[in-house]
Amino acid sequence: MTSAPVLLGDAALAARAAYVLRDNDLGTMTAAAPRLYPHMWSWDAAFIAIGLARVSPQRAITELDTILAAQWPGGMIPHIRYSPDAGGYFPDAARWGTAGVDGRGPGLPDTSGICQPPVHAIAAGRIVDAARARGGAERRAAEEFLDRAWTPLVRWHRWLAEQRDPDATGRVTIHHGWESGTDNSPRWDGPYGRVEVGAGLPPYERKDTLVADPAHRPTDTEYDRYLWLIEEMRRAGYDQARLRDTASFAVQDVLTSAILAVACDVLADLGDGDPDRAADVAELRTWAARFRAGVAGSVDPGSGLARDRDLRTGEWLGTETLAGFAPLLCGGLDPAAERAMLELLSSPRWCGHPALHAPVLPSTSPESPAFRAQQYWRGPQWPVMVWMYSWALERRGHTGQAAALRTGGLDLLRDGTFAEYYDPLTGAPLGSLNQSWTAAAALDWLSI
Ligand code: 9WN
Repeated sequence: MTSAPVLLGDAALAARAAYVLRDNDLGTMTAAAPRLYPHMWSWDAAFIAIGLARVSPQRAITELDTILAAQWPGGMIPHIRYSPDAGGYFPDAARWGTAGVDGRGPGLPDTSGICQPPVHAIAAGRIVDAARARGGAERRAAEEFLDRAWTPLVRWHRWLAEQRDPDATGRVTIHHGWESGTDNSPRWDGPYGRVEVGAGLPPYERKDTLVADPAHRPTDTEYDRYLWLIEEMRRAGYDQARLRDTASFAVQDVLTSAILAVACDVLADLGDGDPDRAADVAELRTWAARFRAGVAGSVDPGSGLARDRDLRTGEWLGTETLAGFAPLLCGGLDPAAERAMLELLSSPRWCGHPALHAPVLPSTSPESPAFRAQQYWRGPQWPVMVWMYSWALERRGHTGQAAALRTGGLDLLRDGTFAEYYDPLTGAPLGSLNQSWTAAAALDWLSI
């Protein structure tokens, strides 16, 4: 008989979360997780910095400096910055073949060749806020950081706006499910189903299934497609114009688009009032408005949810996943539509589902035929995503709903495992334990 876990109170939970981040600290970067993800991931680094800002703004700054230093000359922030001291993850740097592409000269850090959602400016804002509240040397360090991070962050957003939305639709195109951060979400089942693994896929061996339960991870068929898309990009030299025409996977991602819109808002707010930044601020405001409109314009009047769009077929993708609530991150709906979306969020289709262990957003609605309680992005609750929605709702004045997500999210974490994701029906921890961004979410929630 297994005994029930001891549930931690706030102080013990915060202390343990800080230990997790310290244990995963590799010096100037934090491993996303101790065994499964031993390198730095782009949006993980941003969320980790948000948690670190509560214990050490200086260490949070270092985290962002490290990921920004991996920025490609064209402006893209790559989805993985490899630690030279860690192995054990596949695909490794060699598989991507990114040396020399996009004008990358020798001496640059090893990286992957795709991107992830742009949470970094949001993290910069949280660091500056925390450091300004502390004052003194920490405040000065944060202002200096903002000075040096400003241009890289603007260039990153510009790259997304220009290279991934050249027709100004207000939605960012991605060429790999990994770029969405929600790898095997059923959002992508249609587009992935149309990816044909071509000739000459170099052989490979998965490493993720050696350290995590294979039943919960993406399948081998899914992995073949992931690797084939990398192969396509590598053969195209990561040339964005070529990928727009030829990549098998080209999908407008509504969640990334919403994150970009709100990240542009945050960055513009940070730059306001500085005449040297006025032109950048104006551009950021334009992008924020464009992506906000693109996200709002994707809402399906039937389901009430925002949708992705497959550019290869023109089809809207309406599977009920957490991405459907993207307008709540960035705004853009009229007040009645926003109220309706908030009601849907707490309805029995979502957070109010009677079978949920904790009343927080699952990655897929339990009412959807695509729902799988234990399979990665197909149903489990991801605390970091719950954090993102709670942060955005708080920021946008929906304090009651934000507090409900925070309380429910913390309840999920009180077993102290800091799992990557949780079974929404039982609350059982799944995937990697001691996942850095889960600990970071706890630290931020507990510092209010
Ligand atoms: C592929 C590190 C990353 C997260 C992603 C999550 C998972 C990688 C994987 O882990 O993706 O990038 O190997 O499954 O889906 O969101 O950034 O935590």
